[in-house]
Amino acid sequence: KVSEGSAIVELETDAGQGADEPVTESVNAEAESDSSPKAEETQAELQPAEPSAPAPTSAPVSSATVAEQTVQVPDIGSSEAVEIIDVMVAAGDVIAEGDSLLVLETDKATVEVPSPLAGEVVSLLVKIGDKVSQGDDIAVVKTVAPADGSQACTAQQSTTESADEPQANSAMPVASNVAKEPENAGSPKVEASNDGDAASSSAMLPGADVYAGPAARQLARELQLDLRKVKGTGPRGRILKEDLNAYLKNAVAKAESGGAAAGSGIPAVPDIDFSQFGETEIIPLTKIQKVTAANMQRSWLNVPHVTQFDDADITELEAFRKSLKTEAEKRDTRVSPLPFLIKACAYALAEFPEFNRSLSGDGESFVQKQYINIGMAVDTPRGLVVPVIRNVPGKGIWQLADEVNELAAKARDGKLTAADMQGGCFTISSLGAIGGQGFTPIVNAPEVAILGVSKSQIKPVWDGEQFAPRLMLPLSLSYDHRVINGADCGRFFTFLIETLADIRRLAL
Ligand code: CAO
Repeated sequence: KVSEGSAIVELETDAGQGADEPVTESVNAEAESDSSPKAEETQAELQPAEPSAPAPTSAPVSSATVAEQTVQVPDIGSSEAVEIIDVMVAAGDVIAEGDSLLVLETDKATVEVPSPLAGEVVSLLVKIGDKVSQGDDIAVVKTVAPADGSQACTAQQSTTESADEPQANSAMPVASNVAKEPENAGSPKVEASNDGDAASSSAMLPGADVYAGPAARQLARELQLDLRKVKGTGPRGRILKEDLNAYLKNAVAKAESGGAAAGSGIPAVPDIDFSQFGETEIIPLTKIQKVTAANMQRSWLNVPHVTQFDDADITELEAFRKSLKTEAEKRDTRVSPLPFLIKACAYALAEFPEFNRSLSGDGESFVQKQYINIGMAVDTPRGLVVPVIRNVPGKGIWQLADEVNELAAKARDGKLTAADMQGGCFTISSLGAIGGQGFTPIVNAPEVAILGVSKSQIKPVWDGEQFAPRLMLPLSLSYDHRVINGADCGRFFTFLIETLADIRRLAL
């Protein structure tokens, strides 16, 4: 199904190229009876190429003709003269059919006037500020076309028809003989409108309400880009082909890094030039930061997050941990609260296997893992990484403490391998050594839950008879609500907190 303005066929012509090449110059010389030796020589060479003789394939020049045509203002939908606000070509420019010549501003819209011809601009007959109306001369264009090609016939015809019918717009005969882009050479393009009438003439064309040239419009159609999203860097904000390329490059980069919600339909955050407000510096993201950004965005957009908060009483745990200090020194290690948290989480995962699942890609099934590996977020100068401690239930606190220290050191030295960061079932993100009362960690998908650990504090806790000072550890548990229900989370969280409050349970 087609309607007005639908593209029907694309034709590749060589008429425009001919005008660029030296051969054009020679032919022009012949037509203008130039007496230069070069022209005479060329003319002499052309003599055998009589119309009846077959055109030599090696000398296309012999089959070319030249015509100068005056391009006029086509029907712009206004009976009154309108002002020229931009002239986009100059004498000597080689233009392709459909290239914009002028921009006119009516009281309703901005109108671009495309060239109906390919060729060289011999002279411009207007300037910015002039007022023109339909039929006024814009420019003289020298066209070159091979006599044996349809293009030549078209050019000749259009010249003849223009001469015979002064009222006929020079744009129209050419437009009627040459296949065109829907919105270009045959009729002017309405760029912007405050008025329903003018808008309706461009309503069929995506991006018709932006200021862009025909080449950019064609490229936008080919790439299926919405011109309204592209920032023009040409004169008066005109969108150039380069702008489309830059837009595309940027979009691809964003999609690859996950920086934009590419394809999600979510509007991108506006790209603001902050230098207009003060001095700025561009700092490229590290590889880790790019990967983290992509992962975070992917998880945030895919996973319906819920975060539950609670405090664990770690008074006894801390007392026990501190009691290990001398022994830890002998073993040349140090034990922070983290190995205990890792061990307790593994214990809870074994008790509540729904936290040790992933959703299959098609959303049709759960993948239940029979192993328990736990990732720990590590802050490094290059960005956040999550090495994984494997087979946690099979390891004691000393071994877990060693692995935490080794993996953290490897992470900070940038020595983690890809394998070190794979296979996690659940992640712990501890900001306890840094501070804060609570935060909402983002699930490290396709895992389904993550534990956020904040800084422990002595708090007054009611023991049934009085307030007692207890060391309370703020925890936040974020989970994927597609896989875990609130009640599941409540049970898991309560079990974890009870375990941390009395770590003798880990031996049960
Ligand atoms: N409350 C109070 N103190 C805590 C604590 C907590 N929750 N957790 C750790 N500490 C203490 C430790 O006990 C240690 O003190 P001592 O030497 O007196 O025992 C001190 O803080 C430093 O601990 P640490 O940071 O060296 O060790 P860790 O095992 O707790 O943490 C690691 C290791 C790698 C997780 C941590 O260094 C790190 O990188 N954390 C940042 C993680 C992160 O960025 N998460 C955010 C991800 S989302 O953006």
